[in-house]
Amino acid sequence: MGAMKRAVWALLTMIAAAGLIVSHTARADDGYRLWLRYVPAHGQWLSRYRAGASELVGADTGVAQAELLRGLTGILGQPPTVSGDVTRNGAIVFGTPHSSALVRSLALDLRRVGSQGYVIRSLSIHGHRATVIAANTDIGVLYGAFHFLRLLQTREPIARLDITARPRIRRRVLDHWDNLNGTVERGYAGSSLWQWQSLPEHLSPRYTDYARACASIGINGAVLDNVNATPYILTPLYLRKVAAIAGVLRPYGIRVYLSVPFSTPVTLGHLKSADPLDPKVGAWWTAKIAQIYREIPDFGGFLMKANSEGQPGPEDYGRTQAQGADLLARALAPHGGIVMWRAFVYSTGAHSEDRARQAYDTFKPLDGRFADNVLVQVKNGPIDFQPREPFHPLFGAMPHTNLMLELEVTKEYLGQQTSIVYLGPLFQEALRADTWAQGAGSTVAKVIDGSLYGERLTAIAGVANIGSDRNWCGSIFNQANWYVFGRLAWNPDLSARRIAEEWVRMTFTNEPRFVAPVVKMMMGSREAAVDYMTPLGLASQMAAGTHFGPGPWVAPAKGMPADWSSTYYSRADAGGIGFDRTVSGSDAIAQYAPHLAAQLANPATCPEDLLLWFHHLPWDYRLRSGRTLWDSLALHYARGAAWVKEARQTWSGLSAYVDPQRYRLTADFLAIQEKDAQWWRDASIAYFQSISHRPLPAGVAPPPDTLADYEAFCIPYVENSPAGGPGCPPADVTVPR
Ligand code: BDP
Repeated sequence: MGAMKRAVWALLTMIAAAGLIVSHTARADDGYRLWLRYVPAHGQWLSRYRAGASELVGADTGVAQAELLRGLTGILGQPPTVSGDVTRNGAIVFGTPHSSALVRSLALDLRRVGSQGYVIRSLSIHGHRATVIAANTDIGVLYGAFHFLRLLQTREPIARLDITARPRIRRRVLDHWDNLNGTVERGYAGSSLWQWQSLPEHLSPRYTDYARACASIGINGAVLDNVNATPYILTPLYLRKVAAIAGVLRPYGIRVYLSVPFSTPVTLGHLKSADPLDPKVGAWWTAKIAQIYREIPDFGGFLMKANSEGQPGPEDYGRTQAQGADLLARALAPHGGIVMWRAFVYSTGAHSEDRARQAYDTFKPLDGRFADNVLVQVKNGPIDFQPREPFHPLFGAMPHTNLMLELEVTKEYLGQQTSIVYLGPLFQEALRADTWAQGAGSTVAKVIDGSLYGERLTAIAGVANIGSDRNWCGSIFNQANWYVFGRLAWNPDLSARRIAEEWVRMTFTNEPRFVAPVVKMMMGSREAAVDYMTPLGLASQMAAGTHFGPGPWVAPAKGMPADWSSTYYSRADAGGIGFDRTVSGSDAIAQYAPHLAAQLANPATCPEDLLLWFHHLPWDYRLRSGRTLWDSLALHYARGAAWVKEARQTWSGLSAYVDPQRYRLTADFLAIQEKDAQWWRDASIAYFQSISHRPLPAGVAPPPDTLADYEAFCIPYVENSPAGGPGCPPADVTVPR
């Protein structure tokens, strides 16, 4: 090729590349479509997919056909033909043996996929190449359709498919902490998704898109209202609204559940008591539940927060948590309903017992006392959704009880709306934690999927991060946390990294120069947040109430439980830092299986990322690196803050691959996160240095302000905060200059 030709060629290549980038970025994207964007494929992929998906053959008894049509039309840039039989290469055949004679004639072995799984197989039908998506139920077909579309979206080959899939956990539920007045407890994405006032007459199209998104990742349950519940949800007025939502979610395989207060027979039923052993109370629930099932025949059941943070419960009547659960379980059983009974129980009165011990001490003695249709719902850690906690000691400790896992998808303690913190690594850590209950390999995942103790009723819940914001989750990257929750709920063995990659490809682009750095950024983000907020096993150092921003100095306030303060957890004093949970302290370690307890009890064998959770250690204690505890602590804070700076830089180099709208939002939020991380770093170092009286290690710059400045720093009305914000005086006093 001559020089002239080469130059022209280079120019043409540049123009083509620019065209590609422009076509990626030109259209603003508000994030509404989540990971279901179905944008057109290009080049060789397009011709490959067109050849592999040109004809849709199936009976439209569910919503799979609509989704396949939508997806294929978007990805192929033109709709596939829809026909009654395979007439050409590249047909996609979908259905159940019941809904489709063609699927029936293929005699696929569907025994292994149960009622929710599916097979996807490349076959030859009437001499034509075809892909078959088959299941025993319409929902199985829908899950298979979403799987197939995911392969296309992530540019996987589709010519030789042989996939058999079924979920490992039967109930995969989102818990919405939504109030009937439209606010959302710990919600950072606008107001409630449920427009209660206009229901049941008006069904927002968002309900359908919510259902599509949930079904695409296998979520099959939604608790519509806050665990801090109100009895009004059980009035006929609201039950009709609930039924209307259930009607929209049903074709997508999503059942509706409700959170209800234990005292409802008193507040709504005007009974004198809600005592679980009072026959009138039982009769009231029986009648109410019958009424619910008349409105919603496939109603899932109740989620209950009882005797926790001031909520009423069976203990008000001297009854156990199991007796309380049994009351509801008996009334729900004839209808096929279940109870998800939360173990998040701790006393808020004056008490001396370590908060981390309380749920175990309450529930462990009740093992075997819960009915078959009850699951005890246990948070991943023993305190409360901290950036890092050890797994909850109840996992593995209740072999005769159905246990389910509760994760928090909303980032209550992890920077809330704006910070990029991908929770895949946190969820994965929780699921893979080894309880040692039956020897090595007794992971939390095996406890909750029923394989360790053979339970048949299995479940997992995630506290939703979804609201009325156009992009659903308050930020684009928060969408990844909804996504990863669903994918891990379906299969707890999937890797957080692989899921991040899928999500990035579907949400943004398959361009490797974008995918690789963004996945890396996501995978590092949770550890970075741990570093700048609560390193080495510290916990609950956030500002009181709002849980946003640093508040390590927050000491027990009058009239408040001690464990709602930060100093209760850090226990920092001249002698050192950390919570002694060994036998010389609260002995919470004894709640773990003996092999593990022995490992945790010795600071030399305790995982260092949980060191201060279990031990109170001198500031000069040497870590495995040879550094002192104080130096390491300071270095962690600095490392976390530095990570955010780098992440911001990474993102700033990627604008060519993202539409301007989502690029800008993320860039702005990273700028906020950089400030927040620095604030965490500076305030924490300033506070702990005022106690340790040690110099900062080389490379860690001193905080620019004084501790008093950090303590006084005030952000009034942090997002969704009930009153004031970190450091702010209550709104009804004179605001200081
Ligand atoms: C805590 C939240 C609080 C919830 C509580 C719960 O701060 O708003 O009500 O958990 O799970 O994380 O019930």
